[in-house]
Amino acid sequence: MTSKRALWGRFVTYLVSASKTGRLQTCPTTPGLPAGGCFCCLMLLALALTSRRADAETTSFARIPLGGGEQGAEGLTLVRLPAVDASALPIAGSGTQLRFLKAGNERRIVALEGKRSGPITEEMALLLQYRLTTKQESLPQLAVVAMERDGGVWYRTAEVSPPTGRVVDLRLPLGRAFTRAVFATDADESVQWDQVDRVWVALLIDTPTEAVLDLTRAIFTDEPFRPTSPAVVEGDWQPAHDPAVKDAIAVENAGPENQPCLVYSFTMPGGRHMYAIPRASVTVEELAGYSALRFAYRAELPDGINGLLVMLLEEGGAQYCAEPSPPGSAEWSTVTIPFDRFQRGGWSKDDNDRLDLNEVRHVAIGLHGTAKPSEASGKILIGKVEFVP
Ligand SMILES: [Ca+2]
Ligand SMILES: [Ca+2]
Repeated sequence: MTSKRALWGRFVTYLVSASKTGRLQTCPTTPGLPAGGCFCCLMLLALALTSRRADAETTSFARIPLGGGEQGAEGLTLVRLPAVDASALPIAGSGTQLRFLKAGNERRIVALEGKRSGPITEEMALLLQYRLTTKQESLPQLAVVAMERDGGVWYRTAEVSPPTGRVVDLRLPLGRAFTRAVFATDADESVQWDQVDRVWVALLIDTPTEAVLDLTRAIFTDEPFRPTSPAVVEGDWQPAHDPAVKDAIAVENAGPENQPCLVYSFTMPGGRHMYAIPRASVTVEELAGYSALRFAYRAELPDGINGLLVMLLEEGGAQYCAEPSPPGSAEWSTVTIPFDRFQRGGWSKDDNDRLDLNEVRHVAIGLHGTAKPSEASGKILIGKVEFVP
């Protein structure tokens, strides 16, 4: 009888051979026979099943419906609020229809309410699918309102983009941008999702409006965001520099193909360390779903400054710098910097000592270092700045 040790030996040899050839053709315990139901083959089967189960575990995500039905949009109830004539009707097998007429010019709200049916966390997002149909040019805003047990009320809004009458899929992350309602009565400083027991999908209406909202999905999920297109940084650029630096920021049609670009000019004393780093707000949500920062630039840098200082800045102020830094370039050049090339600046502190992409609030592109000329000057032109999937 073959000893266990010998069997394991053959099994390991078999795995090595299989890994080299990429095939599992013959039985390791009975050489010459095709792979079958022996011990080793069962082991392989168990390994395969285990890894498949692990795969399944990593790809199954929470789905917490707000209402009934598979898409969580059935059976939502109309919230009775003043000055809006509204009704809610079931859409057979798929959701809830909200019809409303609002005559006055003051801001009003109309809402469908669902009850939380499972644990919701700030790492989740609410997936909505809707169709708003109206003849009005001025469109209402969509709002999600979270009602807490302790009197907390939090909301965030989203634009309804024209044309109306088309089905829109909308993903609203829960971890950012919820605003406290003025009539909230709790003491918390941010939304506490474990206290939320009711959620409204609402419309904020500012003008006289008659419209129909078909809501066909309302699901909370922790499935990560997977963007399919780049997100452009559209924030205003603001200077940040050593007091001894003189600089100017302008937008000129000097980009590739005469596109608008940012023109940052500076002069600084040489011989000592200086910094000059314009920064723009990052409003992109769920940045962790992207993989890199990409931007087009031209840069004339003074002698002694070997590259650009490119940084991602967390909300708490921690500064992460691209390493190595992109070099100066007399021609337009596009650089793509994967997020794993950003390292914490030695001068910067971070409690958890890691770049939290969803906490990034600014991107900065500038320079630092010691210029050689006593009066150093230069210019950085920045074209499109975007985060790429
Ligand atoms: Ca609360
Ligand atoms: Ca951090």
